[in-house]
Amino acid sequence: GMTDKLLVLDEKEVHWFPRHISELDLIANRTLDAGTDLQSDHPGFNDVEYRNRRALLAEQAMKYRMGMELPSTEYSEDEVKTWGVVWDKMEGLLEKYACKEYKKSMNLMKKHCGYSRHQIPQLSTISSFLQLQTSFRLRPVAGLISSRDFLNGLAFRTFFCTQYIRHPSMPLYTPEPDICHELLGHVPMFADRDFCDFSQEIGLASLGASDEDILKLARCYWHSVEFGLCREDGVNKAYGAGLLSSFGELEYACKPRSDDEVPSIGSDGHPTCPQIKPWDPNVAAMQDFPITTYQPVYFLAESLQDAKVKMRKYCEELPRPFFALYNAQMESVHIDRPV
Ligand code: H4B
Repeated sequence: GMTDKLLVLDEKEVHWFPRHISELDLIANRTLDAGTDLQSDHPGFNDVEYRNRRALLAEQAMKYRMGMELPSTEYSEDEVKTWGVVWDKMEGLLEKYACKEYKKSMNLMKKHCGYSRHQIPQLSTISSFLQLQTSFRLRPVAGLISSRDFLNGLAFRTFFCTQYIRHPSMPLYTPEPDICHELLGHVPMFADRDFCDFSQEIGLASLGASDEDILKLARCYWHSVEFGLCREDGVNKAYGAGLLSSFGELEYACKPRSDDEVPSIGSDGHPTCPQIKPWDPNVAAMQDFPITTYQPVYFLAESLQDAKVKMRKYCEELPRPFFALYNAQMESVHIDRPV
């Protein structure tokens, strides 16, 4: 299809990319195999009812097109129960370890978006609120999509958001993004301007980028939007969604320790503490990471603004035969030369 084509510029090949926000329709449904088919080690693999529920929500997400009202979902009592378990486990930890921007936004979400332990808020409510606040929006997605497609969405201030919930047998574990991770981890951060600009910066750099640069940007995304730490009055706080939605890892990453403590292997076979490096996209871009265990390395920014400024500089230096600028009014990307 046309989205797999390469454009040629200065004898360099440039990967196709969306120019208008409506063209996200062309990439939103390209879920990876692992994104919709549960793997044999998934907690819900043998649960027919769970699999049917997942299939229904995937189908609903796939039907979405730009301009439609976001699909609402009636969650079952069991699903709300799982949400409540995660909520109760996270609430106290977030108070202690989440960055100030997150806590401020979380209060807004409680006030305006129906955030509470008793119900799972609807994407439409959240997306309308975010659009007023930061002009970021949510768009439903059936499951995992490629790094390129996912990052391209951020260029249009759009976050691809899952709606299904993790399996009830393991409420504190999910091998993939789910509604708890999206709504408790990501969404409050998207009510912060600096953070939105930071995310869009990575997105704009991903448009037409080489596969090699996509990999670098995906690593930067992972070490910031998913697992980033920032300094606050001399203390390490979390702004990454993977931490903000993870009972266990949030405390592991943020708990106070002496400056000279170095990681060693504890009696349980796991490192006693992570390694913390100053946020530098040049370093983060080369740092591999595991996806099913705690991170061995976290990157610490001075502030969200510091994270953004360094990311912008890094993106400006990536080799690309054009500049991509976002025109918010047109909801489209403008290129400084014909591609
Ligand atoms: N796809 C979906 N649906 N949700 C996500 O959070 C991500 C995704 N994360 N694809 C992406 C990949 C990141 O892990 C980076 C950009 O690779």
